[in-house]
Amino acid sequence: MSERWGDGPHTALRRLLIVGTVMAIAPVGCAYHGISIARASTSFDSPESPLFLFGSGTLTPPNPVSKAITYNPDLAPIGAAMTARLIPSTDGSTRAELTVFGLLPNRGYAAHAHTQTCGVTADAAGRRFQNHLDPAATSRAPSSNPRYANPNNEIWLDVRTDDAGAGTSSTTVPFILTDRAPGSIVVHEATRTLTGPGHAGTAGARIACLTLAER
Ligand SMILES: [Cu+2]
Repeated sequence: MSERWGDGPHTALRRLLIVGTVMAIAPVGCAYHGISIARASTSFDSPESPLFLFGSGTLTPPNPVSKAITYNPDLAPIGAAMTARLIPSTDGSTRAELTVFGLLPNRGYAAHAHTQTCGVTADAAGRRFQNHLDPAATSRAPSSNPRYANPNNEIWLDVRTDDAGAGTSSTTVPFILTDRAPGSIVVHEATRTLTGPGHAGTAGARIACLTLAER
């Protein structure tokens, strides 16, 4: 009986110390992987407020100033329209939406957020945006490991068009954008994004691109 009373406070103190130590270490672990630190330690005076990204435009042939470009007018016709929004939520998630008009009817299109803005070449958009960066990925060998190349760590917006070539898609990812954010939404040739080991996240040639900007 006296032992239980005697051990109680020590056990409680030990638990407090362990919890305190884990909490002190946790932000360092997050920082090592990227940008989630703002979510773990949200405060009103945080310098890293979540980003709201927006893009909209009609597809033009490649040129240095266009915000919406087609690299394959047969699959993504000139004049087709794309609009995208990435909206942060107070619960630490981000909702992404893509709307398209004027693409081919009754067809799937794989689409993802990529790191850079659109450019004259399809490669300009860089690799797919990842919350936690795949350490094995390089510019020549993009991430294809399902552990990183998946719709919870990347932003996938695969869309299916109706009879008129219009479509909409949305997704909610469990992170917010702060110090790193995507620069574009890239539409690919494949009708949907692959998910298997060794090719997860891939979707064939890039056929169109929409530049995103902070709003
Ligand atoms: Cu992509």
